Amino acid sequence: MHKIVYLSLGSNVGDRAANLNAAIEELAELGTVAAVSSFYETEPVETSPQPWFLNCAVKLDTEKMPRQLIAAILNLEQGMGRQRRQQKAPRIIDIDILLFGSSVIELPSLTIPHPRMHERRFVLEPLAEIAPDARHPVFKRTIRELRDALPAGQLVKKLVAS
Ligand code: PH2
Ligand code: MG
Repeated sequence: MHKIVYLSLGSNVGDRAANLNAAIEELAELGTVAAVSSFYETEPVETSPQPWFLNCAVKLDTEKMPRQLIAAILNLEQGMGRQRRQQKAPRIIDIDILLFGSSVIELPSLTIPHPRMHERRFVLEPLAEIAPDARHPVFKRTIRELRDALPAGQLVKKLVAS
């Protein structure tokens, strides 16, 4: 049974675009990468002062089950050299599962939809580019509606393809 999964990718250490591209290439081993948003330069949210992020959203068509997918993602992050010493420290790569089909999942180590996605412009702006009409299964709002309802603030700038 294949499922459509939406992911948020972020990097704010090293060559951020190369890090996102490397992660996207590795995600292709976990399913079919069906869409990738533009890359967005984004102001750090809820963190200590740290460099701006590059964020994007990815649509993955996968046969994996949620727990298998999160395990594979953690493995991918580690393989790219991510260290988890401190929460919300600057990172080479961070990959979050936003939506998993229309599933609602609450496990100790995994909550889907991502519990803060609806309040984050760095998530919703890229996601609205590739999935404006996808529906949040808890709030029953589309991604476009959630994005349009965000309060002002949280700077995000779409990078023009070079
Ligand atoms: N990730 C966080 C916390 N804050 N801010 C931006 N702009 N982009 C992120 O990817 C990000 C963040 C926790 O994972
Ligand atoms: Mg994150």
